[in-house]
Amino acid sequence: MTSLVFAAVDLGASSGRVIAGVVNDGTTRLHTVHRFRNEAVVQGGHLRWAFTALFEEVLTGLRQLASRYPDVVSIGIDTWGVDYGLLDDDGRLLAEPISYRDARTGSALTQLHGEVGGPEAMYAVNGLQPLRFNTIYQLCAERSSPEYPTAKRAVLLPDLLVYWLTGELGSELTIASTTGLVDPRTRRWSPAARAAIDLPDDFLPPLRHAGQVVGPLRPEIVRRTGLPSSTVVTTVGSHDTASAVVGLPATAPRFGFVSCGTWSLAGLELDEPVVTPEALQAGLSNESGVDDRVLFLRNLSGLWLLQESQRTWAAAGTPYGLDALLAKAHALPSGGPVVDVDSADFLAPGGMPARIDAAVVAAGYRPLESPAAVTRCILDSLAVAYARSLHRAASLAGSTLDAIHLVGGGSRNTLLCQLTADLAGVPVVAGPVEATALGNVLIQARTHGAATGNLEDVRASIAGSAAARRFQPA
Ligand code: ADP
Ligand code: LRH
Repeated sequence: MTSLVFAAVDLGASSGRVIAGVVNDGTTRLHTVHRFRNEAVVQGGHLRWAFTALFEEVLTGLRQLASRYPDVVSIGIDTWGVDYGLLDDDGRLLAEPISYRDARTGSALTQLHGEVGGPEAMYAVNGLQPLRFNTIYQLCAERSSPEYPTAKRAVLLPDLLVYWLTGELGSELTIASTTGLVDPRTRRWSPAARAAIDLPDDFLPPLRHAGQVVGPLRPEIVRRTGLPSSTVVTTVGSHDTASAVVGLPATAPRFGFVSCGTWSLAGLELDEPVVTPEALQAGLSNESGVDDRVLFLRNLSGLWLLQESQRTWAAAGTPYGLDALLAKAHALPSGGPVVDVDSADFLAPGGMPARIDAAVVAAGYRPLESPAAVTRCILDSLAVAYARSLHRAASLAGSTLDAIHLVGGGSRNTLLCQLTADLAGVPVVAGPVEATALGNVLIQARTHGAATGNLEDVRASIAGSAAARRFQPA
């Protein structure tokens, strides 16, 4: 059988990549053709993504891909959740999208909860962990922005890239489910959530599902990338977490997952949402996965804590490489201080080690003495949070855990994997690092006839070939 080539565009909060997925007789191989840094920057008084520049990087990657693979069947796009761009009547982007880490939503959550009758009422509508940067709170704050009066649509970031590539507007369900504006039971835009923020009817484009052919590339994109005019864009789990869950090499029926990059998303895949007061209490979201699965997960501050600490040390003139830091952290004794990785105190960029130290001291421990101690504290705290969240999610879903699949850049961190296995008392299967791109490619492959079956079949096709390491609990 001949190989089919699919392009996965995967934008994470710390880096983006364009990856070729070569599918041949049921085997999928990934080749990264372009990787670029990503970081939110202050511009016009807000922390924004340089999204127009990121799109240029995507085009650069597609150009490189086209030069290596003459026939690219399709492109799939996924990005981080919740953020959006505002378009005017002519479809022009009004400003670079504001990052979820911007301070503008400071009071929007409390204000909106006050208006709708509390967090319980909001959760009953959208089943989402009330994080102040959920799109619904961002749009609430947006109402007083200078762009809002001329804005006609809010387009989620992967959908914006699809729009720029094809000219077609829509909202893929998995990314839409991070907004707080989707009802997890009906999997449609929630009229109640829209009414809560007085959102005009057509402000959010119509929903579409993963596995739909959106259409061909605009002629200008064909010209600029050198891709064949037959290449189409296909919707995938355009929320990176949803694609990562597709790309788990899972064979056990009751598995938990941790999608571990800048954020850590720890949870389970279910058939039906769990929208109960206990789930709200546990901080668990019901996001949409591919094929109408429910991702019952907790959104935890992930390796952002370490990335930002490294950035702070480097800015102070003492950079520490990741390998050296992790080796020193590994050598420290267990049982050290842990902090609440979910604290809103860690959301904004800047001065992270001092903020972690302050949290440690506030919790009654001695101050952290070295970058290695800060690193160890971050990893211990993350592992505690993973173990707790996964067991809580399993108990609320009436299930148990046979294995935990830890994927994303964090799956390279052996200390974190072992600590998670030890604290959860469940084996951890680590990898693939690029589970998100793999899930992205697999849904394209299935849409174009190069793979078949449900998600279990799709995962079985990668379980044998994916590079995964197993960590047994101590
Ligand atoms: P995102 O998609 O959110 O940008 P990634 O999935 O690329 O994030 O994960 C980035 C994180 O992976 C880094 O912050 C880093 O802590 C971790 N990581 C990357 N490479 C390694 C490595 N060789 N060893 C340990 N951790 C790593
Ligand atoms: C992880 C992620 C996560 C959250 C966050 C904003 O990259 O998509 O699921 O939504 O970004």
